[in-house]
Amino acid sequence: MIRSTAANRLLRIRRRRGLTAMMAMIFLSMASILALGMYAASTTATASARNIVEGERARGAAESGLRWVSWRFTKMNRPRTTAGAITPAVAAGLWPGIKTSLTTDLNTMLQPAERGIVPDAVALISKPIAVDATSAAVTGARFVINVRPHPLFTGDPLDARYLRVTSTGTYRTVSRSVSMDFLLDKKIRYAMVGKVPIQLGRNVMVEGPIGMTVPGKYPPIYAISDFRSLNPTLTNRLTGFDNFVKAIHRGYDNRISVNDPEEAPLAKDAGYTDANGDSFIDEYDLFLDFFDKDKDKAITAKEFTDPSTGKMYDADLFATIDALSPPLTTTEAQRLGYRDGIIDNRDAYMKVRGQISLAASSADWNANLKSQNKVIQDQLDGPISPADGELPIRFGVPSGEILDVQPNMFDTASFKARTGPEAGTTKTRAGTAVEIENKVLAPTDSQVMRVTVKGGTAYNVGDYVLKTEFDATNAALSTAQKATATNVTPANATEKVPFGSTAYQATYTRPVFRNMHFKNVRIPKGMNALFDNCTFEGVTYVEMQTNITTSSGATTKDPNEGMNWSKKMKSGSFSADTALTTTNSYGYVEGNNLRFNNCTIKGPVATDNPSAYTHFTNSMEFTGATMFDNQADQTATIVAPQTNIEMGSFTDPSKAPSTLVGVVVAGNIDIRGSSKVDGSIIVTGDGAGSTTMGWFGASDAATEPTTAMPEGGWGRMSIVYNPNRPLPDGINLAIDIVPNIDSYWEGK
Ligand SMILES: [Ca+2]
Ligand SMILES: [Ca+2]
Ligand SMILES: [Ca+2]
Repeated sequence: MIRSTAANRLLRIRRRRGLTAMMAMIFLSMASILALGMYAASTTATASARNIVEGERARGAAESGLRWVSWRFTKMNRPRTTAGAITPAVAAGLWPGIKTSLTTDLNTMLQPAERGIVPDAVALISKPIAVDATSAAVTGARFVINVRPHPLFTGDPLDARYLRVTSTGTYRTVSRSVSMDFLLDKKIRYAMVGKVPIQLGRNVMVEGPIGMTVPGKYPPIYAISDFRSLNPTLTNRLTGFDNFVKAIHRGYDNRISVNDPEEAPLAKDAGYTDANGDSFIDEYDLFLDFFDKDKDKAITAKEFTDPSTGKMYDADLFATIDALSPPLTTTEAQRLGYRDGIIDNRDAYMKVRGQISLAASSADWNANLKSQNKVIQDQLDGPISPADGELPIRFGVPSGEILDVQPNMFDTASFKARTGPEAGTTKTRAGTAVEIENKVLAPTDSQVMRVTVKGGTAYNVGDYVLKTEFDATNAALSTAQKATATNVTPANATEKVPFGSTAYQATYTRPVFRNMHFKNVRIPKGMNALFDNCTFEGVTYVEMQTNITTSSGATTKDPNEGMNWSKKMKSGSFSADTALTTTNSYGYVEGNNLRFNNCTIKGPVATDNPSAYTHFTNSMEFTGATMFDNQADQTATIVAPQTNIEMGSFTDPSKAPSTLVGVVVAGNIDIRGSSKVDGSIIVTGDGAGSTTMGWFGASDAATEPTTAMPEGGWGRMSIVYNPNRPLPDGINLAIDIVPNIDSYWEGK
């Protein structure tokens, strides 16, 4: 039973993740091996059989060609586009670029006769390409590739997003063709990818691939166990298991297969069992074994409740596991066991369910740890399970093969155009809260009056009204008709950044916008405001100086120079305790360090794209019970390619339940609290120390959360890659050319 639920789950995940190029290639190579095997088995056949044999050899050549082109599609320099969705029109525009890329690729063939293409008005047609060196002779096995965009005929159900690839194999005088359709697609394909070391804290679970594209930064990924500190006995068992895995396990996935002929007997001798019956022994088995009192392979809420306090040992942990693998579309049915109040195999706990690709090599990482007398496994806890047939962790991967994240890949102009006067008529409204729409905010927009006498105005007593609007309204009225009001503008705030961190970088004096509703507003550089209990609808755009310069005035991309730029003073000298203002700081005037406290943000937040990551100058913090509930644009929640983002509380990580849909692009991002990512996190700023998901103590710098569980719990986070979400416009990314193996077809 358990096997079959696990298998069902795998099938479901496979369906969800789609048919990858890897699977298609496995399929194709199997077909090819079959063909070659049949050829080998048939070499002594009769004359009529020889025709069959030659046909099979020709078909084998054709399949080799299809497999070869599929591989070339992944390796060649594919065209880029800033379009988020590949529509038929976008695809049609990409075809000439694909043709050029493939031609360039074919020009690199070793055999001169195989280089270049056969001229054709519609299709790209290769020269005959020999399957192997011995078949270079005219009668040997060879293939010709024909690539042609759909539609192929009037009424073709497929449009220009699809390419028909036909490979014709020839052996002696016999030819066979095979065809397959390929889809032009554009996806990030990572739950998290970036240029900064990744830290996965307590109750942080990732579903989807992870990539870290910069070598020489350690640890490239750091993951801590979700099951420690629940109970001293369990913690001791986990420590014992970690040491056992370190001693005997090959690889870094922290899972011992019960089918491994060397490791399984050792695990058995050491007393470790596959408690949940999924054929692997990992931390979850120890966790299950400890709390599953009635041994039904499930942990109920009651089994996970401390009888002495009546509270769960860790309600966040329980809820996160129970909510793994959520439906990723509005029409997808919930999986069995989803949020049913029981933890069992249907929830299929993994710390990371997806492949981890790292630019660092395992040797370099281990060498880096040697002086601390540690190894990689000391920094990577919890089970890691990639998709079928993949390695759990790939080391030493070139950044271009992961995702070459560059800040200049991101153009946020399309977001900017949806804010300020470009989005519509600028409006302000008085009422129970001040509303501001389609406006470039000014510091004076934080000044609010509360009406005490309405006079000849349309205001009601008690209304909140923007001071500039109130003054203008009154100016047009006679003395007897004038309204009166109390100025309720909040005092400026002076606070350390990051807010609540014991490792703060600077001090800011901020105008405070309180209890206001914004829609499609643009926040100009130098604002450095605190938004308290405000609502943001539509798009919110944050402006910054984009030209970050060195002391000699040269434009820089260097984050260290970005830090120097941030600290540049007009008067006095910089210190983390000196309150920065318009008067004393250049970084204050040119940048934008914002804090959003107890705000509700109902649409994407995007920023300008400065040339360098500046650490604190360009920064956005989302604190208190700030919630992201993006109703306006499901492609992106944050697009801030060179901005530092801090989300959640340093002192109370259970606050601020947010769902971040679509892409989250940041120079660097730390997320605490109770958040869900339904899309992809992309981190561009290689100047940041690390990108921290979940609780890592009040300084955030610690890699070992030795502090006790804070009041209210550790918080929790689930990061789920969602392949169904289209990307926003403005990310200049190469397209993918993805085989659809269901379209495989033999014959002309
Ligand atoms: Ca197991
Ligand atoms: Ca049980
Ligand atoms: Ca469940």
